[in-house]
Amino acid sequence: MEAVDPLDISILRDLRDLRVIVIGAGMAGILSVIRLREIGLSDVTVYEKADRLGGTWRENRYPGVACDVPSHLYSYSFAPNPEWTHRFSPGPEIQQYLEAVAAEHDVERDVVYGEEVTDLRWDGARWQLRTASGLTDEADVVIAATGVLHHPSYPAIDGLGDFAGVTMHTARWDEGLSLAGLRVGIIGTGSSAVQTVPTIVDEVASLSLFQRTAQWVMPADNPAYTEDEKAAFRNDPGLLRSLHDEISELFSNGFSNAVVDADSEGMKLIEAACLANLVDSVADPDLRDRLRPDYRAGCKRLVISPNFYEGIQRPNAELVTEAIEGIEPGGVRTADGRLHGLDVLVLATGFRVDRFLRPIDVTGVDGLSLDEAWSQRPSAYLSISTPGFPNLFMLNGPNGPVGNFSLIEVAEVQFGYIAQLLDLLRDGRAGSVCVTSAATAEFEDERTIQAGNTVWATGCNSWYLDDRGVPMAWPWNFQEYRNRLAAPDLEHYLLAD
Ligand code: N01
Repeated sequence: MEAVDPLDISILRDLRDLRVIVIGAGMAGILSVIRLREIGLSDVTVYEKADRLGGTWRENRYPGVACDVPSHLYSYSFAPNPEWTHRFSPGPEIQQYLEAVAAEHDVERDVVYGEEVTDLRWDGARWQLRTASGLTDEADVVIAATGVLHHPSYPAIDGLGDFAGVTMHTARWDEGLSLAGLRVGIIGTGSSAVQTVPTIVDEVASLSLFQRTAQWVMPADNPAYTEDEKAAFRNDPGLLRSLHDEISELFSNGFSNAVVDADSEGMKLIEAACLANLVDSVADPDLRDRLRPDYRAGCKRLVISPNFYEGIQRPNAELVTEAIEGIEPGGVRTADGRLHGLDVLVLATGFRVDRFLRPIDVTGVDGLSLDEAWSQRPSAYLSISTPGFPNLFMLNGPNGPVGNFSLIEVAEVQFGYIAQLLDLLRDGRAGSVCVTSAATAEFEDERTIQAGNTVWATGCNSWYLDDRGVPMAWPWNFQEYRNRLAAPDLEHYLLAD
């Protein structure tokens, strides 16, 4: 590719009307369509493999599913919602919110459902796309809004396929199945399990929670908003805005400063709150011991729950800490030889977090495949772009802020940055824009060193860690993310005709 001087205004041409393909109609895909139209780009097509928008909130339908980021923060900045019912509103309400925002902006007129993108190929000027059904399309720019926690992770446990009852992953919940009176086992103790346990425990005959690793649980009240509060939000958009900003500030300057500095005062406060929650909430000393993690709070993604401890102490609930030996037609066999008889086995075993836009077969410059580019591990400059893949931008790509943050807020920051790169393409300063290998390598080195200071690197196993044990999440605070994404440094990009 021939390099061009971004400051040479003699090369300015008329504004190009770019064609943009967005992959995925979840939270970030909806955002993309709305923002692209705002900046004057209306030749947009979203390919969505499912038959409905909503992404993670369409897929995660397990009992108790909710967002543990306060709802007024987990909202688009341009679509504040006075009607949120709770501080942490349930998943179906979030799905309704996304559908309402999409309807208000007529997003669906640009969405093609039931088309799974399988191939993306850069032909030197544009992206050529193919779907599973054989449909083809092309675009100047591709925005991958494919989500982070998307591909369920199934545990490698002997006999998993032999279970005679119903087996389901939390992200593949069978809503038609009544659990009333059934013996239910749940494998895993992450956020999904912790939300499911208290929600189903009173309905089921027995609940066995198979814990491999104990979790710290941060207490959090989840009060409902009163009708008066909602009316006040409705009547005074300024009030809603300041509530959003207040919570955002708390997360950006409170929580994010704490987790990226393992020795911070904020981290000590979080640890003290989790310990007090365990001690105050769990009466039986043996159960308390078994629920007490042997690593620091916040090392794994913090689990937030108002009622998990209450749920696991119900008389029909059992915390099983013996290792799982295997699964048999009748239930789960643990290492002590005991068979835990079950009718339903729930896999709350999380997600494959190294996929991003894969399994799409992506081929960039000179035939480079994304699998080759990421053969060691996924990485991206500022979580947005990867060398060798011009005009391809990711929302919530590798190494971004994925912790207990509003991914909506993160995606909005990312989109603001991408929009500035799109300007280069529109006003003719470049035909394609691609981050350089040097900028990406330098960023990766800096990020890897900084990751060592975070609480995620203090000695536990978690989905934050890459194959080297290095936390893959953004290791600075959120304000730093905002600062770095305020404007692209064009020296880090190759602009070609
Ligand atoms: O999954 P996880 P999740 N044998 O990966 C266990 C988001 N989320 O679905 O800790 C036995 O956290 C594993 O054990 P261990 C949020 O970002 C958000 O709960 O590895 N156990 C662990 O306990 C969250 O972090 C909300 O020893 C096995 C569990 O399975 C992310 O999704 C709600 C095992 C997996 O925990 C993932 O959460 C829900 C095996 N072979 C989820 N394999 C919000 O509220 C795995 N485990 C926003």
